Amino acid sequence: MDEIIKNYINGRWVAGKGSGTFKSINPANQANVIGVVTKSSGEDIDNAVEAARAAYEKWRLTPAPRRGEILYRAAELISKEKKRLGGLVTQEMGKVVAEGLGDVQEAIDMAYYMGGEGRRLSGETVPSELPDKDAKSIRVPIGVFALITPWNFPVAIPAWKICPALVAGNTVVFKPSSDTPVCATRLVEIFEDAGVPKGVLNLVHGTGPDVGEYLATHAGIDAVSFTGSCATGEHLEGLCGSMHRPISAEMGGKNAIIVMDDANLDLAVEGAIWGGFGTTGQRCTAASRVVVHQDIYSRFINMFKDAASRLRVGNGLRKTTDIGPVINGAQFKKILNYIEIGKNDGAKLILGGKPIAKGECARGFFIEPTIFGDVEPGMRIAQEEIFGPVVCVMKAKDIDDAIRIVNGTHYGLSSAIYTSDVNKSAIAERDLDTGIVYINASTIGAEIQLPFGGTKHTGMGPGEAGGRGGALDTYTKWKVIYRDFSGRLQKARLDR
Ligand code: UN1
Repeated sequence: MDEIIKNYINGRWVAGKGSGTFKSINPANQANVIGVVTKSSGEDIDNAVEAARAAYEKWRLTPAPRRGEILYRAAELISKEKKRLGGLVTQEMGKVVAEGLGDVQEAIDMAYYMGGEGRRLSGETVPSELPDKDAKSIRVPIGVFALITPWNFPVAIPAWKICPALVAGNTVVFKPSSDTPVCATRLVEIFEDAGVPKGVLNLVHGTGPDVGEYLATHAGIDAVSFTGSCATGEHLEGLCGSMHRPISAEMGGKNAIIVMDDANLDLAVEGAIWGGFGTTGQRCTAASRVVVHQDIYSRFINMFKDAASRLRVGNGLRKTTDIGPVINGAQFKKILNYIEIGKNDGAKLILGGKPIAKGECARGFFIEPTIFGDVEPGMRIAQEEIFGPVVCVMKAKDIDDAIRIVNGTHYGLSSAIYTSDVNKSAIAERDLDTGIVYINASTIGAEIQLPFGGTKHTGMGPGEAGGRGGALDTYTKWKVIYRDFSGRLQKARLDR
């Protein structure tokens, strides 16, 4: 067995003091162990936080353009390793290789984009109401960040957080998902090679309950950025709220595509396939609902079923595979359980619904692409995030009815409408209560230069990605400076 995957604390790769190790398993083949990983104890986390605190004083004073240059170097190193890292994403997480490469590309894009922020990070300079006085706002780092990331984008989402946190002058303790620790470790090695000083970026391995919560509530942490399940995120929000600790939480979605009667149906079907079954439905932006105008409902269902039945499920490393496995045994059971719930609640199973255990799928967590029709908006499968290859199709009377259905969940991440009517697209843009709205495109594929986040229970805080109004607002706080060079006491408002 290869070397144990270690923690990275204060510039050194060290074994954790937790008892034993855990394995990272290939979800396409459980016999394939991707890595054996150290477990962290409280003491390891204490050490990581202490290292990040110590490094903060120097890092925050390092000129931001210099911090940005390190991100550029990281972007170049990730680019050089794109193929290998993309393959590792597929092996450790299961998504097909083109998507593994896309995951890595998103990290490259983010590193370049945030590298550029090193020369911006701009605030405002405004006139003062008094003579011989100036006034401005500047962005300052928040301090030591706990970053907790999921397994579905094992390279991109860590990069979404690490890059803006570092360019803004924060230091970091990073706890990746225990399902994808090897990708995370490789990413941290690259940041090390790019020249991130010791203590600025620390990595601790372990599970959420063992390590994540201890880290997020640690006395030495100033702020938390979490992406993952709603249950965990809301639990952390509660804990952080009671500690007066800022948390940015990016959680679930129950995203929907509206297909109007005037839509280009071929395009809409393609979008529903890509949004619903891409990444095996394991994106927080996945299109797990499709709301179809009643006049074209039957046609849509037939076309959608036909297209989905042609999807090839298998090992994502094979070029011909469209859909890989789901991440682990727990998710596998959860998804199959939702399929049972859908059937019991009276939804019509149009396609799939079963695990696949034949041939190369025998040792992995594979589920057939599954479509439910005649789904009622209130059914559990139409309300709760399934995070698997299951799509619910619903009927709507008109645009208003469709928007009401889409908005009728307690999530609000991403939504889409297919229509050729510009007026309907404008109504959708205005009234869909989601953080991201796509017109004539699927619910997935957000670009990193704009904010990523949602309404309602999807998230809290300014969110990820983007600059102003997005990640920079998560990873900095504002400081306002008034400078009086009049040489006398001037009293704002009183001094005229
Ligand atoms: C996620 O859905 O978990 O918008 C992240 C997208 C990707 C990121 C998705 N850029 O589909």
